[in-house]
Amino acid sequence: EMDATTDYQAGFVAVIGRPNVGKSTIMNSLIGQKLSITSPKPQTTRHRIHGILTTDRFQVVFVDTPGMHLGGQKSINRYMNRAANSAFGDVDLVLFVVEAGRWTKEDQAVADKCRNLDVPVVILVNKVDKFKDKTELFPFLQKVGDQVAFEALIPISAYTKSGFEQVQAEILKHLPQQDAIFPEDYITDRSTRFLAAEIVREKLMRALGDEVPYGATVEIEQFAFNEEEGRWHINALILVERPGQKQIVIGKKGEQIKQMGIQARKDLMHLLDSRVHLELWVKVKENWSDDDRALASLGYTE
Ligand code: GDP
Ligand code: K
Ligand code: MG
Repeated sequence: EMDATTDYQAGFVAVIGRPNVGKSTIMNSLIGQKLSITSPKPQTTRHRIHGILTTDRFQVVFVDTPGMHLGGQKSINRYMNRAANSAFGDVDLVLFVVEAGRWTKEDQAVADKCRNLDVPVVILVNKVDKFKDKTELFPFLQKVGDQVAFEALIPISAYTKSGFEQVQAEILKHLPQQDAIFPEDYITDRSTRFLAAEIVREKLMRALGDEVPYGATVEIEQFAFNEEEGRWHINALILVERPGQKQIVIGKKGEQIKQMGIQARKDLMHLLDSRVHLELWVKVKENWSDDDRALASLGYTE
């Protein structure tokens, strides 16, 4: 029950913007834990995911989203845009992320959405670490500021965390006074099994060129703690759309998939705080990304 006299603050903050501006990196950095996977490729984030930061004074529920993108007519593109759009409703604040020095049609489309919102918008101009001379950025900041009515426009770097104090202060200005929404030990709305699949998919997105990632997804087939061995047994199935993609994922003499396994296992041990036995398999499932039923069975459900 809500307590009107509480000093505690809690609420939802959506992180929106076009693909690749750094939304997931920013959320991870703000909560101090890696929950949402990141890579230099657009469409790395495919699902809406909550990252929850709880202190003794406030609880912020960040809503990370796939970037809103134009084009792409497959079921999976529609799914991602729905997930991106769903973040606009019922939040207390929107963090609109753009990339320092780069304004595209897709940024414009997000700005147009922001203009029709009742929710306050804070613009984060990310990746300012790329500019040695910050004065070079002034015309860009001016231009971005002209697009949307905003509460604050903050140049930041998710890498160096410059600007982060101001971001937190700005969030607290807009967080309602109410009790915590989630128990204090919750860090996300997603299951550990979901996070495990995402970790494997991150390694795929990072390791491979453009020819595979958008046609690949990961399904966890086994996820069980083996008491005798004192370690987790995880079997992950990498699904690709064409036989040629399967070979690329596996790589010469299996070297590619072996390296992905080593990296994924490291992150999984960190996530589960335990030893992990990981097996990766690759299978062809034609057209999964444009098949609503296949998508739903692979966890692409809202
Ligand atoms: P998203 O698609 O908006 O979620 O973007 P990601 O968080 O996946 O990041 C996209 C790429 O930008 C990744 O390669 C990140 O490492 C990189 N990136 C994110 N934040 C920064 C930053 O502050 N500075 C620089 N130079 N790169 C960043
Ligand atoms: K990305
Ligand atoms: Mg992302």
